[in-house]
Amino acid sequence: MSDRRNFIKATAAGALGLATLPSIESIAATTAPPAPTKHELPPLPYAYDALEPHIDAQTMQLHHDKHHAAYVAGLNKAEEELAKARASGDYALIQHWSKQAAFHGGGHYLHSMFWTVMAPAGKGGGGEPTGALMDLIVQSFGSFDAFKKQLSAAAAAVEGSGWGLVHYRPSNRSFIILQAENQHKLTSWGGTPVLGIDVWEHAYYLKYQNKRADYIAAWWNVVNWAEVARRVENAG
Ligand code: MN3
Repeated sequence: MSDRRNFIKATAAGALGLATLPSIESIAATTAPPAPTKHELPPLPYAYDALEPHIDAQTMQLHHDKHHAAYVAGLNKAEEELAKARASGDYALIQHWSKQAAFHGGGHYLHSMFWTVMAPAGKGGGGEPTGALMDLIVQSFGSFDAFKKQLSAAAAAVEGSGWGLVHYRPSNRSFIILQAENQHKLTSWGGTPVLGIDVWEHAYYLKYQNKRADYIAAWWNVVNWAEVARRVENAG
């Protein structure tokens, strides 16, 4: 063991009032996480046409199989290029690949959530939340109706392509509604998105054309509140 490691071990043991600590080698051997793998496109949790008539099958197929798949590929590519940069020490394109990682990583994360926070209308989708989730919504926004109006307004007013997002903040057990431009801009840290509506044109244009508000109104019929509640629980 190096002098430096002995020093760290002795200092940590002293600070904790412990006579001995497990060696760094034994901690590494027992707690090292598995190496990261490539990101993969998660399967849709229902059929392409399951959200009809609110969201059409063709949109779902293109959105999942083409758009989301492209974000997964883009994120893997960005991470490969960042690994190459680390290996070579050449960071000339660090700004480009960092932006790519944020854009595609945001897309992959948000779409992975988006599919699961929807369910067929009347079969897990739509209606109103119950229990602790409803209580938290009322505490954060005053009423479910006020929450619904604010999320609809935020989504409708996203400049260009983006999302209306509900973040849960474990620090004070509250929700905040935010917009995201593209997949990642205008967000804030310290919260976890637990519900989001994609308002990129590809999410609704085939069926709703320029009528984003009509798509947003229809989307409420397929919100999977049980999944939102599960995400809030895991975030806390
Ligand atoms: Mn999308």
